[in-house]
Amino acid sequence: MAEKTTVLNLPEDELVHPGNRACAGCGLSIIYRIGLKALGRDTILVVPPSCLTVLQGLYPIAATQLPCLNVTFASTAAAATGILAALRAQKNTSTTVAAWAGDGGTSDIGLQALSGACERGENFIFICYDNEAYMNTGVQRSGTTPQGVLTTTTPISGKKQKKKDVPAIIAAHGIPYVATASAAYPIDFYDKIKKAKTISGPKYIHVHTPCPSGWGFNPRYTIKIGRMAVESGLYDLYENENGHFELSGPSQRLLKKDRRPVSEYLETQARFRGLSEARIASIQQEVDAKWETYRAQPS
Ligand SMILES: Cc1ncc(C[n+]2csc(CCOP(=O)(O)OP(=O)(O)O)c2C)c(N)n1
Ligand code: SF4
Ligand SMILES: [Mg+2]
Repeated sequence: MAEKTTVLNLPEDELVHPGNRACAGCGLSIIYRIGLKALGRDTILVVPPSCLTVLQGLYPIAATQLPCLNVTFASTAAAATGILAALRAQKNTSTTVAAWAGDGGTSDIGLQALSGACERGENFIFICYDNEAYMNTGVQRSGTTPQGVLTTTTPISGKKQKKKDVPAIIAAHGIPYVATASAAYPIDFYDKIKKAKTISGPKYIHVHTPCPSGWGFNPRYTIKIGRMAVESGLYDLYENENGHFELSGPSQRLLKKDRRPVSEYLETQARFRGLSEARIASIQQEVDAKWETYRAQPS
């Protein structure tokens, strides 16, 4: 049986230098450090404009030790496809190609290139870190911003539309591996990347990534707030492997124990302060209904 991953047996090799330009408490800097440990040195990264390009910085003071192609917003998956073609021409079958894009660069701009790459069956890993808005340019709403959230483009009554379910859209392409993860559960994220590396074809991992600056909370609570999103059943951790859906540990456990009220999560962040009591009650009802369908599924 494979050894269980813990913080004690993660690779010691650090592929992200300390002292990068992310804000204090940034969820992205946690998953980027852990995620690169899982990907390993034999990896080429593809990154569109986002907080990650800022975190990384520019040569010669880049925070990342791996080769990285910074590409235009819409072209992440297309650029990854080009790198794969170049590696094939070199008869290189070992190097991992991994795209890291924000929710704006995945769910809105960039979705067509990602859809095309999934449909073609490109052998890459696409990681979407979802901080639920266009953070790098000043907190504009994106396709994955939840309904009711205050952003600089939805400043009065919050976003009107619901959060776009990007993992479900990508799963509908019939690719071999789709998973969700959270920056608050970095070991689970690490294990999912390790698994994705063993699978041929497109792999998609969507990571809920708390952002103190854009969500309006004290940077010391990044992990706590990420966990509350999962423990309230609002954001679920799962794997979909060749169409087989399975809740992952922290979410699986919620089938047998009480979930936190969603209000506990919502009241931790300034971005939700426009929500009325009635709206919070209806979010709770939606979450309860979703979990009834999980419970009704054969295990
Ligand atoms: C075609 C194009 N439109 C807009 C921009 C400006 N821009 C740069 S980063 C960014 C926000 C990216 O948001 P997201 O993908 O969610 O990543 P985050 O900043 O939240 O990490 C925008 C709008 C751009 N670089 N290119
Ligand atoms: S704005 Fe948010 S995602 Fe961007 S660097 Fe700061 S904390 Fe991280
Ligand atoms: Mg974003």
